[in-house]
Amino acid sequence: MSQEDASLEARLEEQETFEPPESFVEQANVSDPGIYEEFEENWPESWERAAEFLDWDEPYDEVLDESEAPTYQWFTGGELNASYNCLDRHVENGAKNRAAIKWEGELGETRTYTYGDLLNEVNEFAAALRDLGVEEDDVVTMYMPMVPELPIAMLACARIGAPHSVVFAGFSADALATRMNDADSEYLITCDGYYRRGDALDHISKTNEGLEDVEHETETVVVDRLGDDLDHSLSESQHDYDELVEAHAGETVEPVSRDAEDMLFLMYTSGTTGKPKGVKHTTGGYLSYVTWTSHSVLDLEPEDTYWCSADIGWITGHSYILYGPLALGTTTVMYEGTPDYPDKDRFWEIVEKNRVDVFYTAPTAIRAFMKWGKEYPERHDLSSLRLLGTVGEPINPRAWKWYYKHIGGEECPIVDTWWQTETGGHMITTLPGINEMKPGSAGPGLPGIDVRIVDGAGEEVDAGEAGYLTVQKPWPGMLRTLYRNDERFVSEYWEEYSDPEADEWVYFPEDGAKIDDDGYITVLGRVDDVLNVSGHRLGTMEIESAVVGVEGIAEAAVVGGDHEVKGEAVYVYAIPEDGYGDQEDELEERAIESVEDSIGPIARPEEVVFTPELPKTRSGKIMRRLLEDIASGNELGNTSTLRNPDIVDQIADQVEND
Ligand code: 6R9
Repeated sequence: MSQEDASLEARLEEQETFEPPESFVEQANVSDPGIYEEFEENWPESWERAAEFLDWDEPYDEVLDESEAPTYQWFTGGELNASYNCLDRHVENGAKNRAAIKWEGELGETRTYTYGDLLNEVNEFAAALRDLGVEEDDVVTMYMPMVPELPIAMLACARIGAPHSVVFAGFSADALATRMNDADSEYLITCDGYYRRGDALDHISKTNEGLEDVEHETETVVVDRLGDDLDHSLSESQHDYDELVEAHAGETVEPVSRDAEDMLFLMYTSGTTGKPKGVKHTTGGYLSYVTWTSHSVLDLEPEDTYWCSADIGWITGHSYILYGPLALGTTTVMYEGTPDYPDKDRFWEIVEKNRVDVFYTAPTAIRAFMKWGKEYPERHDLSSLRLLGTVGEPINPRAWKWYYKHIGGEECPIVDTWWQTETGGHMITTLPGINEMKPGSAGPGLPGIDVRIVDGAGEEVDAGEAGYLTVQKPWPGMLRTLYRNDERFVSEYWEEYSDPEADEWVYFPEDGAKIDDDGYITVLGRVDDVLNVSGHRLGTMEIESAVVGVEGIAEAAVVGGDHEVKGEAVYVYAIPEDGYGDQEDELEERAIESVEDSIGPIARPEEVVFTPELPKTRSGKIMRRLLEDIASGNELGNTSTLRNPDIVDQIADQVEND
């Protein structure tokens, strides 16, 4: 490193706040700080601003109906169609030839769909779905990797008013079956396979395995991604995607007018119990919210080329690869593969080639880039970038500064966006044309979003003190319920801090946080038994039940330990059953296999530690905090309140020796 470089690096290391560059502010979609006050004074009518981004078939009567709180209803009486808003209206407004999706295959092939092309294909597939028997309100499941047919299928469902439920392709066959059964979903769109680091992966066998456990008949559509690279046959209830589309070539389907409160999609996410939660999002509120935040936070314009490197199988992909950007008429980039194939500069090659204006990724990816070194981004011209974003987990200041310098060239603001599957869209972040940035702190709540940090009794804590994050007013993008489980919806999110008798409702996202004197919030992480591995939410209970399902394992505790790249990694502490003590290697292998089978490779344990006992309190609760400290290599606190304090040292010794 040259001397000049070293002193620049040192300056950056110390700098605590960063102003958005003037060149950015001048062109920003939102740059008037008065917007915060405007929302506050004019609440909830201020939310009309979000609804105005959409074309409504029928205008709404009321912005917010609180009569069924905490099941709030937004833009009631309004009618609209999401696929019309993402496609037809742009084509009608002269954007037929603008690129809607630019797809980059892992092996280097590319496909561009203009808004006109995308509308045609969505129409044809919507006609095919109708022909298969899909009716309004039928839940259609998608179990697909990052191929263009995934967003096409989602928009086709939206067009005919059939809610989609996308299951991440990396999830296991079991996970697919559980979700299809929970939603009584009789239609599945899947893929024969996909490429990972050049290898053809079989996905259809995993699909078929899952279908065996689905409790009802299913019509399945299979996209042929691998061609001759994978031989497979289709059963009678399985249809080839291309044949279906060809059979409906040139057909159009009138977009169905949906009530604002009609379900647009379901998305399953991990919770504290073993059973995943089906988060329900609606057509009017969700679409308004993601479009508004794509405009104000991601600063997207129709002329932009924008890339979010998430997978569409997660909420980030739903809101900010598909719905928000397309509702604004932007060009959205979709990449099929991994960041290090064929080499560790793949992302920067994609940015350079497509002249990407706005780039959105996860801290876990940034930590990997940092580890690989700045020479990879330096190989490419990244000057097209205007704004950077992160999502999914807290970003440490070092990674933030690396991203700022080596990707943004110190000229792009960074938005660190805190939000959840349940919130639908961004909640806490700076507005890039207004606020200064503080690395490590997401920023204030967005205009109209009333976030407060409270203690266990619900009282606001002082600046600098750790507490619980709460949201004290509803917002249009919020989940409406957990599918077919209104009770759990209330108990999961609204019980902790609300006062039902006074009809006062407080949303609890189950994250810890602190706030500074300027109202900037630093999110500290989950306070429930949910892990955040590489930005993905995994329930410890789901993993534990997979581990104790293994013959020879009596009891297990799953915790998260610090990990340089993943942020958090899965650690399993397990007690072998009597007589299995000498088979630890086989047990470990089987435990790992069982976790991969019941959830997927993303939940693969970093390590399985066998121990004769787990550390427990006198009342018999497993002391997870201690196990977390052992896994992270932290100093261990006081263990004297344990029923079995000696076991802690034993386990710690064992982990060190492994
Ligand atoms: C969008 C998404 C939600 C959980 C959330 C929190 C963590 C997300 C964050 C963040 C700190 C950020 N999280 N963004 N923590 N800073 N900018 O990730 O949704 O998969 O439902 O996860 O992720 O713990 O509660 P989801």
